[in-house]
Amino acid sequence: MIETVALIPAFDERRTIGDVVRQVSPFVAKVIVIDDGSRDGTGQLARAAGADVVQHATNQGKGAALRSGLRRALDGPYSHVLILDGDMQHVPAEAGRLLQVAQASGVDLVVGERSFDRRTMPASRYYANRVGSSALSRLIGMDIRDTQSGFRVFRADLLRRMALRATGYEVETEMLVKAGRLGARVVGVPVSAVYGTAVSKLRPVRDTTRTCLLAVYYRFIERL
Ligand SMILES: Nc1nc2c(ncn2[C@@H]2O[C@H](COP(=O)(O)OP(=O)(O)O)[C@@H](O)[C@H]2O)c(=O)[nH]1
Ligand SMILES: [Mg+2]
Repeated sequence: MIETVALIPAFDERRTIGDVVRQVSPFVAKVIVIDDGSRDGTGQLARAAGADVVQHATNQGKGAALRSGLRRALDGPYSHVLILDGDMQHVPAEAGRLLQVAQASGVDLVVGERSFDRRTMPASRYYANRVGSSALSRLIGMDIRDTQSGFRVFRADLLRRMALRATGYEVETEMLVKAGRLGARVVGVPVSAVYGTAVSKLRPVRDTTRTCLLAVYYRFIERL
């Protein structure tokens, strides 16, 4: 049996955080929400829904939040770490499938892959995701169709071997590049993409450029 802790980075997600925590709880042994300096009561709502909360006094970014959460999570007796967003863009109950695959296959990393549909997505997001995922897959030598997905299951031992530095959204990329360098075995599992009413805090040009540059840095320049 695998024993899983869920990590949810959240910045001002008052509308959704309670439901995300409650809906993912049946699948994991513990839920940790990293409240990254929210001003809207996200931390209290997460606690009320049953999560442990790691509190940042100020907003430090998704990468910084995940690293804080990992320090807490990797102290515990867990074999796997599930990561998902706090804005309900992932369907929490689909964690069950990701975890089943992690258990049955024994791989180091399961990536929840959204299927990209040109008809229902804004053009910029569609091309950024398609082109970005195929370029990054080639760079790291793993075939991943959705490299920017934040819905993933890692073996805790893989994360323990990874020195992460990202502060912002480039953390998703950094984790894949470093997993590739560590020789991780990865599989993708289809998941739903919910575009509902969530408002992204990602700034497309700035954050995408930063991620591309840092991907090259993590792959070729930085030594583990
Ligand atoms: N901790 C933390 N989480 C963040 C920050 N920015 C975004 N997030 C969380 O990361 C997840 C994805 O962010 P979002 O802005 O929706 O990005 P997108 O869905 O990739 O466009 C959500 O759960 C956010 O609350 C941040 O500065 N700090
Ligand atoms: Mg989002």
